[in-house]
Amino acid sequence: EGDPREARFMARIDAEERIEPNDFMPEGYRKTLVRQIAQHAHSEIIGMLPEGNWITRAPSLRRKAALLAKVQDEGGHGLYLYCAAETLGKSREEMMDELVDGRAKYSSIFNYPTLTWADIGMIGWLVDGAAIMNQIPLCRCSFGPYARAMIRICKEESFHQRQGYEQIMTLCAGTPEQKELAQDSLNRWWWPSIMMFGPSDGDSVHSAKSMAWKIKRFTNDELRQKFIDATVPQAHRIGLEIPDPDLKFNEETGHWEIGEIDWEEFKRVLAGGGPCNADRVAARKAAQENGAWVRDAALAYAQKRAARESE
Ligand code: FAQ
Repeated sequence: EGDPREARFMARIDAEERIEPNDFMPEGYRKTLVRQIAQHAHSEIIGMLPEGNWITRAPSLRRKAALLAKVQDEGGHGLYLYCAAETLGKSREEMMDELVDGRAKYSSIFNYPTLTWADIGMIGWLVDGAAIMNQIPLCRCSFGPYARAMIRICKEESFHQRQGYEQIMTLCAGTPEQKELAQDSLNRWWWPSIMMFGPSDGDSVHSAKSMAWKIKRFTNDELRQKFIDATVPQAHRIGLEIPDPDLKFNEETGHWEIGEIDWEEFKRVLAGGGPCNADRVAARKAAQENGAWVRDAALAYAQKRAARESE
């Protein structure tokens, strides 16, 4: 009963073998990977916007150089990830079209605005911090091209996280106004960062399959808890307060326990109703349209060259 190739595929997964693009894979596995990798790529590309907003206003040359490099890194991550998705048979043009016409999902976190300079440090510390917590296990994902792309991405994200925390540490060691800027930013970014890990396990439709296929190695709630346990002490060390009156340390389990997550807000942002959803997609659409002449010129040049070489 069943396709014998599926049994062989599952045996390879169970034996921790990597699946490569030309290997047999069940349609569901392919679809899940295209979905996750494309969403991940879109997140990197849309994720350039909130930080890009502050490049011209960075407070020093050193901060500006680090921010420029970080935003370029995110662009690079998006490109490796689109390549990984392309190996599964989905074209980049199709993925781009889905992003600019609002059909594709990308991480909820990038629909929040960067109102102050402190938000740039906060994104590095919290958003890149959450990203690496989720992405380190993806280096062991069963699909080869995705797993390999994640290795370099994680090294870069880890640098981003450190530069973000260092920025917030600096603000916290500054004037009372600077410290207040950091606290205000943490108040706005804490809960959205917690939501980056996705719905709680009971509501996560894809987790069971993705865990069986070893695409995901931990559930959403497991990774969220690891992030909370790592981050709360970092906040306390620099004198910041987590905006959660119910936060408490459980001596028995050794874990920090948080209050209720506002899942209504999460759903609203996923449905397009976050503070910046429309702006983000519009900015991407404008970039796509304004860059059309570059793609046309590159294509015309490549065609001319190919024609000359075949003469
Ligand atoms: N936002 O059944 P599950 C970065 C969707 S880091 C929006 O649990 P799954 C670096 C989910 O897609 C951010 N949608 O799904 C950076 C699904 O919808 P669908 C990107 C979300 O896939 C830092 C539905 O809810 N990282 O970019 C979110 O098993 C700084 C049901 O959820 C990744 O993409 C959300 N937060 O688990 C860049 C990592 N959560 O497709 C710039 C790879 C869930 O059925 C600056 N992805 N949904 O319509 C993953 O690990 C997984 O896809 C999860 C979700 C964990 C995000």
